[in-house]
Amino acid sequence: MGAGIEARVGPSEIRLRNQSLEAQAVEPAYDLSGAEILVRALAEQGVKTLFGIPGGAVLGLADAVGRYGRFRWILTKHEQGATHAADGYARYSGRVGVVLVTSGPGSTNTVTGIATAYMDSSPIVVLTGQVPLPMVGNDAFQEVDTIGVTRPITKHSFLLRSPNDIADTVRKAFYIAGSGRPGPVVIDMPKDVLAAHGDYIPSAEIVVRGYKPKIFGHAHQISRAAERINRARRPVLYIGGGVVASGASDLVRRLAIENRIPVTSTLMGLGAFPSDHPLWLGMLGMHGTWTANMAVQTADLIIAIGARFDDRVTGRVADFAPQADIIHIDIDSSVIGRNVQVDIPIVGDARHVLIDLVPLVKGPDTKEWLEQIERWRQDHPLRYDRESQAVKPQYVIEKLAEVTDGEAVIVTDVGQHQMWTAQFYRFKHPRTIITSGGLGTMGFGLPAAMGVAIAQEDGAPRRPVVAIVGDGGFQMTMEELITAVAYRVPVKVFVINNGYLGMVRQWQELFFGRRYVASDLRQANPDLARVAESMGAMGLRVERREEVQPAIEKALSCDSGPVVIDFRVDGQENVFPMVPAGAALHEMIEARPSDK
Ligand SMILES: Cc1ncc(C[n+]2csc(CCOP(=O)(O)OP(=O)(O)O)c2C)c(N)n1
Repeated sequence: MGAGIEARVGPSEIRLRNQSLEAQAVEPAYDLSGAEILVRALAEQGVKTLFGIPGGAVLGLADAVGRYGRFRWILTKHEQGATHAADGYARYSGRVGVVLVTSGPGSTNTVTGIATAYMDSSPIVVLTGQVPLPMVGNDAFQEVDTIGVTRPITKHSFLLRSPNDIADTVRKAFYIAGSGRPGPVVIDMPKDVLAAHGDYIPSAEIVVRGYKPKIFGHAHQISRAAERINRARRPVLYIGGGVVASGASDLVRRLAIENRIPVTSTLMGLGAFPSDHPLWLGMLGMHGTWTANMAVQTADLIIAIGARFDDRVTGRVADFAPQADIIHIDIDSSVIGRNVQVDIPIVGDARHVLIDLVPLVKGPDTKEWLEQIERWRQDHPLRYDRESQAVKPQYVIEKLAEVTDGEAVIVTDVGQHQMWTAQFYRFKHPRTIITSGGLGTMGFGLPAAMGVAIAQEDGAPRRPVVAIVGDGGFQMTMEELITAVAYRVPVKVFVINNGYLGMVRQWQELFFGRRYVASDLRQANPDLARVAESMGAMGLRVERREEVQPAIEKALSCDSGPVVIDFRVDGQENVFPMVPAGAALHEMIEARPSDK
């Protein structure tokens, strides 16, 4: 047995054990194993929690983590769950989430989670075990080319080659993950490198050659943008996840409110502007509001901030915002001009660009424009059958918004329930919707919600955490309920149980002659309340409208562990408005064609 940290430290270091991890990590330490160096480097970054599952290639590292004793290791049931949990942790707290898994299948199981984080610019560091360096490339047991597999879905990846490189690599990985446009970074850790010995030297500064995110916008472009805004008559602010990531929500609010510019957002931008404000148009795009979509199609100026003109947002690109000039502010120069033609590009961090831009904007005259918008809003509100005795999914979400007064963190899965949540929950604060926007990953909701709740235990602001999931997506990662029970994580899981892969059923109804191929879940749907109970969670079932509110209240008042509510909702309900694939935003369908 090699000596561990315990055996190597002198009396002064033992005293340091009672101080914070960061304080320990500023002391140099010599002749440690690679695993011990890695643990110190993580401590130096202020890491408190790791998500993952150990295995042969990382047993030495797991042991070093255990001996160090200061990290909380959340042992999930599947590596996908660990990765989504770290992602939820990162999105909510703004800190880097950390995943630790073994080689081979451990690392391939993280791939969906990494791709999800990549598409939504979420900062995570994924530590993957690897076979010993001399065996790499030999099809060794549990070997996979993790760097190769994950290269297209990471911001950067590292292969450790020597214990003396470890501390610096960890510093670079955290810096790259969390700076500029955030994203996932993989560190692949061959077993022999973790076992070999080297020194831990605390960091003086981090130098990453060739990597320099552009923070400040070009002054001339900013003044051109201000002039253009001042001349606008029908401007629309179109905001995305970049506003949330850069902490620019307060500046967006100022820009909008002081200058009376209406605001729409992507799914990822929800919460960056309060949805109870009169300038709020609702989300735009495929399931956006009538008002938001028509405003964009009629606008003479679009001010896009931290948003990338995703095809779910633009509809048919050739007809997107046909009358508008476009100002596009984004930290990632590669997204500017990629999908739509931009008149004034500004590369920079949204917050810093707005600090420079907002003082230059002098209230354009938008009186008539706002009157027009108000008429759309009156004539085309979001609708559903409010009198129905069936449990309507929209009703569940409206009630949740009412009971929580828009103050909960809502984590969604993917499908119809995700869109109803975007439409009917009243988001008030940035980082209060956590959802897989870019990749659209079913199975994201529950584990990500767990990560959000754990981030709160690590110091992020306390709010109730509600995962809203479909019965299809819930069944993809519901094993993580066991993890939530094990760590008494108080997540509330609202299953919008319609007995279908609902979003697929909706498309089949509207565009495939009601031929429901492989979308009906009803023949073998389990009793989800009993599933929850069998895992040790509280399980509730709601079948009638009048049970909705009491069940929500009961779930929210329980904070000792997870609660699942199985809402048996109307299985035929669809999400409207809807812009069909290939149509322009103004060609949206407002209600089920047969209902008209
Ligand atoms: C991992 C994964 N597989 C398949 C899909 C395609 N897909 C998108 S929505 C959807 C149906 C979701 O059904 P459910 O989870 O029950 O939610 P609902 O739409 O009924 O609210 C499917 C299969 C996906 N987005 N992710």
